Amino acid sequence: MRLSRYFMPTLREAPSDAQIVSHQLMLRAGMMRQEAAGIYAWLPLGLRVLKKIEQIVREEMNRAGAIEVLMPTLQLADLWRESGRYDDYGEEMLRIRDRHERDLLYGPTAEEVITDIFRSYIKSYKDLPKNLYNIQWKFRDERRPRFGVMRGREFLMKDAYSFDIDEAAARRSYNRMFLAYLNIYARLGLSAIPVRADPGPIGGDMSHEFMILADTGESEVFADRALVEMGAPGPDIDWHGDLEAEVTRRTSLYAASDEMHDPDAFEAMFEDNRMTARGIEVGHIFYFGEKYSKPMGAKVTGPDGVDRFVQMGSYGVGVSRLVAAIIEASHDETGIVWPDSVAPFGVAVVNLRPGDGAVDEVAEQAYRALTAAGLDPLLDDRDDRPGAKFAALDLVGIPWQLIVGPKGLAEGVVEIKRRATGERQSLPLDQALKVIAG
Ligand code: 5CA
Repeated sequence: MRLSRYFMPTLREAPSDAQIVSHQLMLRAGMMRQEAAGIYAWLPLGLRVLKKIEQIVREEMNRAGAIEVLMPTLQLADLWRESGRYDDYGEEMLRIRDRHERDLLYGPTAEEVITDIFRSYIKSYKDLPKNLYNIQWKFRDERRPRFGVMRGREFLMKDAYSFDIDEAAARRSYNRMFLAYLNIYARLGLSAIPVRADPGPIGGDMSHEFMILADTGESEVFADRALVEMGAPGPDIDWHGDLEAEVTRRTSLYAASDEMHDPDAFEAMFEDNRMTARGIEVGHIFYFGEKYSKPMGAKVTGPDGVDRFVQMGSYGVGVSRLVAAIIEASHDETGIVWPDSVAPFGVAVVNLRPGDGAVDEVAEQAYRALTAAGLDPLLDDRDDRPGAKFAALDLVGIPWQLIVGPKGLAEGVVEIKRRATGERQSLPLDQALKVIAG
């Protein structure tokens, strides 16, 4: 992408109502724009990051055996009347009436829709287990939308739903998601800890929230430090084998959100291990058995020929919230520091003197080589002061800068700069390209 033809409206100052650093930086970097309270338009740079996060979530869900579908944003109120949640959900639900006077709603979650799909097609234990997910916009008419996309009203969620014949099988499905989530966050450059959680309006009796530790988090977290150091299981575990030990290794350590906190158990821990911190909830998983399958009549025939209600769980990842959470976890005084895995562009080629034939030629050559290597380069070919260019590229957080200027070229070198460390090296172009390509 050539910056001279791109749309990256960076701002020198953040609007004064942006209270937390991720909100300020997303506005200054021109990633998104508020259209109404809690409702955002995604501008090109923000959209690139959002899509990269979405793709990582998708790959890890697929690896764990889940299957992607796409459900509508608008749902029939009648389905929610069947489950009994239509009246319970309250003012957070955006209710809509169509021209035929039918009651619709903008889905805040999709347990009812997926249960309706499941019951229409799946009738036998032989078709289980199944885990169906989608990555779709949700709407919750939050009382206090705030902190930009961190707590929006319209937000992008990955929601998965598991269906099993009995509780033991449902637990295996839960375990797969539990571990897949840790891998997702690790690929996003985040260290997430799973904490015991209150299931809230989704319901059920087993639930974990995944928390990114950050001072601006809305939740209080109490945990054993060892959990933070334990890290993710990695992609190579046996996804269809027994994952219980791998999960128990983590759930046996103390970790709870404030609603589930047990001060006595926490105080009984070795003092050095006790950690109290603020957390951003970037995922939430639930096991709720027959809560939806029973009122909605989603039954399967077991091996004994007897019908039973299918055992369900649901698993959410806050995809749009993650954009902000990653920035909270990774920024400095000059701007965002994207992990390579989600950076909007892998590298920026900075042409320090557009219009100078030799500089233009080397910058173009670098841009072509980086494109061919699949590194998604941005070519800064704008006619602007070098200082202004560097400030903008530092602000938007591109992981590498490859700087081409007349002075360096006279000595046969270009300069490369790593955004995260500020480290600089002067090298001939071919070597510089090798360093960036890793
Ligand atoms: N049906 C279940 C799981 S699929 C569910 O809705 N769970 S949830 O309510 O916990 O939401 C899942 C995730 O969506 C949360 O962990 C959070 O990361 C994200 N999320 C929830 N509300 C918002 C919001 N208002 N703005 C941005 N992200 C949100």
